[in-house]
Amino acid sequence: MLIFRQLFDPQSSTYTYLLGDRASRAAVLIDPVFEQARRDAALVDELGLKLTATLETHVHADHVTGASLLKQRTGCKIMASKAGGAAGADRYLVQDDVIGFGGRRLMVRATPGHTGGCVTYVLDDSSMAFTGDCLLIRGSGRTDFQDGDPAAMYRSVREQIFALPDECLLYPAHDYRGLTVTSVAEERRYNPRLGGDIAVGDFTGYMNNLRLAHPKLLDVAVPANLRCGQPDDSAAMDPSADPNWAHLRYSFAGVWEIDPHGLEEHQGPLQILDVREADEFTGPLGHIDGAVLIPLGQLAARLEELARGRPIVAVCRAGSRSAQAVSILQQAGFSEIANLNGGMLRWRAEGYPVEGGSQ
Ligand SMILES: N[C@@H](CCC(=O)N[C@@H](CS)C(=O)NCC(=O)O)C(=O)O
Ligand SMILES: [Fe+2]
Repeated sequence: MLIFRQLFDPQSSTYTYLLGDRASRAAVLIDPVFEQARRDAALVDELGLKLTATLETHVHADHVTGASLLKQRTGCKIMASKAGGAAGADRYLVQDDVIGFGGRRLMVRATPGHTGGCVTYVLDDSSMAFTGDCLLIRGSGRTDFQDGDPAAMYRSVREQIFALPDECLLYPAHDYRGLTVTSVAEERRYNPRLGGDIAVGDFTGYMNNLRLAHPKLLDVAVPANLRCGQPDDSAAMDPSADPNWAHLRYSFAGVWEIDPHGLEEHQGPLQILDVREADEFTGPLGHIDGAVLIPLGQLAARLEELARGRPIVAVCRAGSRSAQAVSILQQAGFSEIANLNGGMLRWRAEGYPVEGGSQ
């Protein structure tokens, strides 16, 4: 059984794919994005997966890969095509290479055209393929830089991708209209650049007249991706870029969280902000010693009651209203804030002390 997630980076319209083996929990990420590395690591964690590798479909021109950051966070291997020429990968891939993750495998097909080193990853049962920027949904990647070559792309699509079974689902590295998936049969029939009876000369003529502006990040992205996304200034690699005032975890929902244990252990100045209603604060669940009560609905108007220099942990009954409080505080410019995971319910269930409340 496969665990599968399609993730999106809105800045660059890039899709990242998480594939995991349900039995062994081994997982790979195809085309992670630098700015989303924390999000992707959180999802891997929440799904109980172990990231074994990041896979690049090509040296991207429009965003920086998250490969190096994910390797740093998780210890995974970086894999990229040999023909792509990027330094710093742990494994270089060529045609017909097999990448195992637990009981599942991805097969490598060389599909040059968008860049000289583009590859497509095909799942073991040919039910899905990840085409990078070779075949896009009813489109194709551009062919005007990085050894781009329309005739090579035509061959890649016709001989490698269209040779897959009709029902094979195709997942591209980008879509600029919000489309998410297609299939071999559909693209063979309806792709306006490469489908039907279109010949190589038709495609070359089409591509050589696209006249697209260069990607905005081209000059930053290509050199960084030729190092597999390793930032060139060491400050950016510093793990202290993550908040370090307590042992926090970033959730896939996008909130920094602290566990009851982490809060109990915390030494040093701290404000506990309880955002429940007054009757809940004094009700059966009780409250944490020293907590300040500001009900969520009043928080935006009462921010001056909170000290700016001390970290804040937001608390509510189950952890949802307090997550909203974290977001309100973030927008108001507070920086050291975390949500108490599970709220008072988890705090009490784990046996931590409360003021008031019933036994
Ligand atoms: N406006 C985008 C352009 C992105 C772009 O050129 N994307 C490449 C893939 S790396 C492509 O092939 N685009 C096809 C298209 O825009 O039709 C940017 O500045 O990043
Ligand atoms: Fe690309």
